[in-house]
Amino acid sequence: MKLYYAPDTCSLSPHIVLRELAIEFELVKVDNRSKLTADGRDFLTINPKGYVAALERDDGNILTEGPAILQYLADLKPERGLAPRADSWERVRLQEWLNFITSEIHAGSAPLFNRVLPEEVKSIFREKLFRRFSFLEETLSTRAYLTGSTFSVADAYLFTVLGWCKFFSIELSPWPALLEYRDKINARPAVQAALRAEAAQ
Ligand SMILES: N[C@@H](CCC(=O)N[C@@H](CS)C(=O)NCC(=O)O)C(=O)O
Repeated sequence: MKLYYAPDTCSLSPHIVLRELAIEFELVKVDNRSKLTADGRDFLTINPKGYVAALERDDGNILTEGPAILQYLADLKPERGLAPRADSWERVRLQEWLNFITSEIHAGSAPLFNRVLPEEVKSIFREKLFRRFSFLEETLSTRAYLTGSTFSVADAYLFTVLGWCKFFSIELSPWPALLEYRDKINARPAVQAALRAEAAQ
């Protein structure tokens, strides 16, 4: 299995999950500007959409879109409990979280990376993001992880996108439960190993 990734991006979440599940994999770095892989291939031939993450199975099949990759990986080792069973109501709840993270937090943060967007426009997106953080704060004040008492793939994803706050000079201190949650996930050995591996390449 190969994971195509770029440092400081959403591909950190499947990277964390691969390590949480102790699945053997190869990391292939992608230059998001040149669209070249570290081994010199045109990334557009791997994912024509031109973005990470992309997961290549040993049979050559390539899967893209973070929420799909995360669920595919979790289902490879259901006994590790990173996603509820595929035919359960709890799984629907997980999908609800993954969709919230991808559309509201991940996509909601994207305008803040934009170098040409005026500050007044960015502040509209920042305020919207803060409303989502307040919703997360309420949830995480009553439970340890998004889906309940155990870590799931949704937590790997939320941790990843919360990590972008440092690029926007957003402090999480107004949302103490969210801050504590981020620090708790940051301390997981698989998370530390993924961060170290990305920094080393
Ligand atoms: N819908 C995709 C979005 C992936 C995405 O936004 N990837 C970003 C990094 S976080 C990227 O590689 N952007 C480069 C580009 O679009 O050129 C998913 O959820 O996986």
